[in-house]
Amino acid sequence: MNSATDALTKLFGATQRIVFLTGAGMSTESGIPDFRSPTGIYATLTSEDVFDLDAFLAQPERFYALAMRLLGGMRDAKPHAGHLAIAALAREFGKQVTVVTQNIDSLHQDAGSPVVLPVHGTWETSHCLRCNATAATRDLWPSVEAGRVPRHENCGGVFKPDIVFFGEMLPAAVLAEAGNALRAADLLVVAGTSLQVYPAAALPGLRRSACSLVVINQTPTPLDAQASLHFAGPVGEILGAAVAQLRAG
Ligand code: CNA
Repeated sequence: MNSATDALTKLFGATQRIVFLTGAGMSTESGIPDFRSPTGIYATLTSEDVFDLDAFLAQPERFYALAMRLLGGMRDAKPHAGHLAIAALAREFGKQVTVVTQNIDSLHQDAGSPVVLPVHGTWETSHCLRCNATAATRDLWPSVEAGRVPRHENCGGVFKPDIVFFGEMLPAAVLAEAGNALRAADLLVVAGTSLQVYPAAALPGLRRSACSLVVINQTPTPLDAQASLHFAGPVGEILGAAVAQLRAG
């Protein structure tokens, strides 16, 4: 085990209120591409504007043809060692863990983390833009796979997944809870996010000066210089190794 992993294990052992701020890089080891890596969605499949609210309202068929094909990969994705390690810190080691995630894939919830705040919403449910009816996004899949925009059977309105698009407000209550957790934290671990998307990227600024900061991200982030520990490697392996070491005592 290297000394940085030892130091992370010690931090996990020594702190009680731990916040993880995670992004799309948290899920690449589960097979879901991120946005901004060289193999990410923007480089390979589409551009940023497909997740823009006005673009969706004008051309929902474009979103469903491109982006939903990709998000469909989330249906079968499973949590990896990193998601499980975060859940274990709460469930096995009794830490007060809050996961603030920009991800819409529910892998933290699937791994068993008890407190997950999805600041960018979830892809699990969708809403009709005309009558506000809710649907499980899975149930809309046959339409999408048949090349149709999913519509409500009664009113004909277009369904939109409950993910926060560029141009939409973040859910205020979830964001407030995330802020409270950040202000109380002893340790903040920022993992798998380029920190390019606001207001989520501003959340680390709410931490106390006494809060330790760890960054785990394969490419540089604006917070690297402030971190007491910085890993430029795969988050699943790093968190999995640190928690395994904590378990081994
Ligand atoms: P991003 O801008 O694509 O950044 C991801 C970061 O993760 C990059 O800096 C990568 O270098 C890094 N990275 C990739 N794989 C790993 C790894 N295995 N270990 C460590 N670091 C890694 O994504 P952000 O989350 O910062 O951007 C916010 C957007 C992306 C949010 O609105 C998300 O909803 C959206 N998104 C979510 C998912 C998902 O739910 N899984 C997938 C794609 C995009």
